[in-house]
Amino acid sequence: MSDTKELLEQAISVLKRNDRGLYTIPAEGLYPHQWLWDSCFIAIGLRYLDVERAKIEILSLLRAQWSNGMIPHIIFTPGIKQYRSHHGIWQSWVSPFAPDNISTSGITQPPLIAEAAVRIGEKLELVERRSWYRQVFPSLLAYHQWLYRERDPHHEGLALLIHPWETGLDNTPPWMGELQGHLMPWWIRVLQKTRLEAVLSLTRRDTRYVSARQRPSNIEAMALYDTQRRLRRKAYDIDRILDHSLFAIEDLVFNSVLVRANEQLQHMATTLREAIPDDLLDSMSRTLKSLEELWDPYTETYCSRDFVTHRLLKESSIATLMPLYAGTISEKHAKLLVQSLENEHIFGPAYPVPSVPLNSPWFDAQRYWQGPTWFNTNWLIVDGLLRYGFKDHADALVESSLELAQRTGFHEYYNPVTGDPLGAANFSWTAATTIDWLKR
Ligand code: 9WN
Repeated sequence: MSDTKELLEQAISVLKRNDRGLYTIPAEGLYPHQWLWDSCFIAIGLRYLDVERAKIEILSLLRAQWSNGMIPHIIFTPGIKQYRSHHGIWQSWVSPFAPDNISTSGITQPPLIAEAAVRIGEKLELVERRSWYRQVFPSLLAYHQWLYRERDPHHEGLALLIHPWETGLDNTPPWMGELQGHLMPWWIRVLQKTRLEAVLSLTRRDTRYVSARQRPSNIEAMALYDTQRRLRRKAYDIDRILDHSLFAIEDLVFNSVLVRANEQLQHMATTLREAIPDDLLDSMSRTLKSLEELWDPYTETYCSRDFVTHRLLKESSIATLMPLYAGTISEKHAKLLVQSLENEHIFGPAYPVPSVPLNSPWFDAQRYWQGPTWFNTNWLIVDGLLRYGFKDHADALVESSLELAQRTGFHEYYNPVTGDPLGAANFSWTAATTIDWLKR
């Protein structure tokens, strides 16, 4: 692939290949359903190609909204081989709030939908934009209200998450550290101690598509599924879950995305001359202040926080950079974050930005969210850098990302040191963010 025109065409063909009519799957084989934040990134790319199709991508997410307002992180595609097992693992019907005619997961993912809706709106004339916002605003309002009602029970301004999958960064170190500390069931510990965990690989489906070396370890995968089963047993009822579990985290990526999503929701309301209810406005403004409580002055990084103990989770990860995207932190903190991006021993290897800094004991250049570079997090960081006036840094990050795609195509993630491709091939959000960068 020699020039940008060709790169753009290749990216478009990845989205076409993964298009299932009403939505786009992340990748064939490994990810055959619709995922929440994937569809948001996809819609942000699609809006340049076919704005009506971009709208459909978002409306497809809303068709699965639960009656309590939650938007689930996976909406299952019926009729395919993997449908039965996924549908059986989640059993969304155990919750009275789940929709009747569609099968979904029982948790959410970073709330990027308001952002995607507004980005689509940017491509429309005012009259059409207003009618687009009118179409989605009530559902998004209900979603944000659900987020604060169910996930901010102490009115702290920060949403709590109950499963690592909700962060979108599944096996990220701060969450894996907590899982190992609190929630690892005895039988997984026994397998770990006796080094018999290899038997677990027999139960895994993901490693049929991608090398086990690049996926979460067997122990991590089992812990993720075990945590999911606990949620299902409580019918995804937040009161029952919080009554029994010490595992709830105010996640930094999720809350940084929430800050921005609130801003976009407010923008939609203003365009529509609609009022946002006072209690939601109060919660939204609390979030702005509370994000600053996640700053750790000793390490000069932002961290996620344990909901129960309020302890900051100090295992470092790419999450620390996400408040740039939130756009509400001080110039001083933004500069410190940018310094860590410039440092080749932290977040600045040849192909940034690694999902875990190079100086962390967790860093593994090939393992999923424990080192590799991902395009979606780069997209959020580029956006944040531009907001704080670091245009050269943003341009350099776009350039190194595009070089990765140019060299080997649109993969799920890449080795940040060598640039080698990892994970699934023909990955939709890698293509969609490329389109956004090329078309701007
Ligand atoms: C579980 C689809 C999703 C992404 C997540 C990524 C991965 C799923 C998985 O794939 O998670 O939700 O099977 O591991 O971590 O960010 O949305 O691309």
